[in-house]
Amino acid sequence: NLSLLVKAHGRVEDMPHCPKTSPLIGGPIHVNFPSGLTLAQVVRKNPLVVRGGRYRPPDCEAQHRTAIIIPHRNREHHLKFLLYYLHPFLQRQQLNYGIYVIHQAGNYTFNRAKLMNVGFREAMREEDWDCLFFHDVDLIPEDDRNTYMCDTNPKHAAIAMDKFGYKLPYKMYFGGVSALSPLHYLKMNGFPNNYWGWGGEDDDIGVRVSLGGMIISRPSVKVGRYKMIKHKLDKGNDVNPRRFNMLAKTRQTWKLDGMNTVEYEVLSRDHFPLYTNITVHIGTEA
Ligand code: UDH
Ligand code: NGS
Repeated sequence: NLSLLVKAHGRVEDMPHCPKTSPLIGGPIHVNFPSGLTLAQVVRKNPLVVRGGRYRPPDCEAQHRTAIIIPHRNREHHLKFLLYYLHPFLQRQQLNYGIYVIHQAGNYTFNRAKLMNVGFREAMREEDWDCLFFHDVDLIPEDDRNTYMCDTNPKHAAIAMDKFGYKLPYKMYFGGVSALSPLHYLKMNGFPNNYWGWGGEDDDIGVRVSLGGMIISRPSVKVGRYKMIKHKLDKGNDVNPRRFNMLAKTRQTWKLDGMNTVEYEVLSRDHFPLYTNITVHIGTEA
């Protein structure tokens, strides 16, 4: 345990709090996808990241504890690039952070929102995170000033994606990357568990924010920029034809379905060098 280690070296008392704004933050990041990049290289570039993809600033006490939750299946090639950019990005922000990859086991239809409910519960079991970033694996932040900390309201961070011409595609869009504190999460009963396949779950989550009595906060379009790694719709994630009917009923269903009803079975928990991998069986559409 790192904090004990730090204590053993008698440093904990002397460590000042990190400044409000990190001096290491730059501005825009130039994102490209180097061919031949390996995870071993990413490990070597991040010597201060410890088992499970955890980090604390070495010379100041972080003011924020952020968990990154990544819903995942069969996207190892995207994950490698995300880790390559995300680790240094989070370190420049002087965060105490951990990266969790929530891996859906089996070949049943994918369920992004349910995986995020699993991620919330499993991450909070490990540490008292004050902010959770729910993060698609294929989105790379392009500006350091997009700070991975929570606001007083749930934050939609991926406001300006390259594929939408660096602007919001529609006003209520809540997809890609969003950030909630545990309190926000509780207030909206987490995310829906029953959106199987592609589409609509992010809109449902956006509606839950307002049903929970909150509003959506956003960074500026200059800062909330992301590059998406191009890909086609995955096998096992077909467009969900029920999504519009379900969305029409969120007001009736949000209290009956969410973090209060999520059921799953963790098959393994691995503390890899760059991330904690949680492989989970989440069942299949009723
Ligand atoms: N994801 C996986 N594996 C899958 C499916 C989804 O890891 O098999 C995760 C991943 O984190 C991804 C996220 O879920 O970033 C969202 O899924 P997506 O990338 O398929 O959705 P997105 O809307 O792209 O980003 C869809 C491309 C074409 C959709 C066209 C429908 N009209
Ligand atoms: C909306 C979807 C969202 C999706 C967004 C962007 O139409 O889930 O498009 O999609 N809502 C419904 O289908 C109800 S994208 O252009 O990334 O493929 O996130």
